[in-house]
Formats: sequence, structure tokens, C-alpha cells
Amino acid sequence: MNEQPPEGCHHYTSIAQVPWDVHKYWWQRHDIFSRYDQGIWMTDDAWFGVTPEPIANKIAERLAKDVPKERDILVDTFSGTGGNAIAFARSTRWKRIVAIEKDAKAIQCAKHNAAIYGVEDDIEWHHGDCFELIPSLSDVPRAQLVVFASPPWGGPGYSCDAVFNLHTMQPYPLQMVYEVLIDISDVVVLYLPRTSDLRQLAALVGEGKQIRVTHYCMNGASKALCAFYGPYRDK
Ligand code: MGP
Repeated sequence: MNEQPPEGCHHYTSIAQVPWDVHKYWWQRHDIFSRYDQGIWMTDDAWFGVTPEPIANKIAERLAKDVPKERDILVDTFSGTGGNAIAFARSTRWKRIVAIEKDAKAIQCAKHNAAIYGVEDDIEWHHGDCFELIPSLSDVPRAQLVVFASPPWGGPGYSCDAVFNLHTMQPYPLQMVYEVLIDISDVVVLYLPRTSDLRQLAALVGEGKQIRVTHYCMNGASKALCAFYGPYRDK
């Protein structure tokens, strides 16, 4: 797709075009989107937070298998430029996928990127703040819903701390994200820093409930972890 990106969306083709703080991610562009060269669009901010495709696929595979079948509506609350939503759509597991993104440019990129993967029309796109839009999903039966969130972590500086304090995550602390999401679905999946304080993740679950934490690795190192809250099918 050789369409020209609109202002604020880019398809960089050489390092000379790339802002210095994005260089590291641009070198990983084919890990991030294997179809990058087909004309993937990114905003400069999105590079820091996009889920690399092999990880997005693994998360999608995991949810497809482990979530009880009657749950067939998935909401991606911070969809950015589409990495996770595209993987969820490609898994063909969901009756409905709702992708929410606050940044108008990022959602333009996401729709375009989804078209490159042939799944643009399999996703309902909502431009807006997920915390404001979520109440409008109250018509969706709670028992059918799964919520995925890959929120901002406050920038790449997260990796300076040996243990990342999720209570100080910016702009939305863990507690705030969790409380809003668990209110609409009891299956909530959070994509968080690999160094996240596990005690803080555990402190959110009620008595007798479980949390599963999985590290997603590439090239021999963890990139990030996912915390899975809610009822899952036992193997
Ligand atoms: P990283 O730590 O910035 O890079 O992000 P990397 O390649 O591990 O660098 P190194 O310096 O450790 O070698 C690792 C992964 O975390 C990225 O690929 C993103 O998927 C994810 N990620 C990073 N940030 C800063 C965010 C964020 O703010 N939000 C979300 N949701 N994901 C992020």
C-alpha cells in the first residue's frame, strides 16, 4: 500500500528520517510489524508502546485457547497503531472486536495497518478516551466480554527501575486502570513492564481468585509481561 500517510503519521524508509529517540525501535520494525515494508504507518509516540507482532500473536493465541468460549467480544482499550487488535482479529476467535484509541493519528495508522493485514473491517474502531467510552459498552453482557489493556507506562524510562512501581505508572496508575476495567468484565488482561511489581498485581485479586502472569520474550529476553485476571479454562 503506497498511499501517502497523513500529517503526523509516517512510514519511515530510512534511518535519516527517524527521530533519534525512535532509532532503537525502527531497527526492530520488522519484528514489530512483519509487513512493515508494505507501508505500515506509525506516529512517533507509538513506537515506544506498540506490541511486537510475535508477542501480539502469542497473546491472541493464548486468549483464543484459554478464555471460555461463551466470551466472544474483545475490547482493546489502548489500541495505539493496532498491533494487538490486528493479532486478535487474525486469530478469528472473536465475534466482535472493539478497538479504542484516544490519539486520532494513532487510530488512523491502526486502521491503515489493519488493512495491510486484511482485517480492517473485522474491527470496530472507536476514537476516544477508553475511560469515557467504556460506560457506553454497558449494553454488552458482562459474561461475553474480555478486556485487554496495553496502557502507557510513562515512557521508556520505566526500565530504569529494577522493580517498576505500578502505583506510579503515568498517566494512569494500575489501580485506576484495573478498577475501571474489572467493572465491565471479570476477564481483564494487562500488558505491563517486565519489571512490574508482582506484589502489586497480586494485591488486586480478590480472595480465592487467580492471576496468571506470563513473560513474553524475544531474542532471549523478556520484552513485557501479561497479567491475566479472571476465570480461564483449565488445561
Ligand atoms: P523497551 O524496553 O522500550 O524496548 O520496550 P526493548 O526493545 O526491550 O529495549 P532494551 O533497551 O531493553 O533492549 C519493550 C517493549 O515494551 C516494547 O516492544 C513494547 O511492546 C513495550 N512497551 C514499552 N513501553 C515504554 C510501553 C508503554 O509505554 N506502553 C505499552 N503498552 N507498552 C510499552
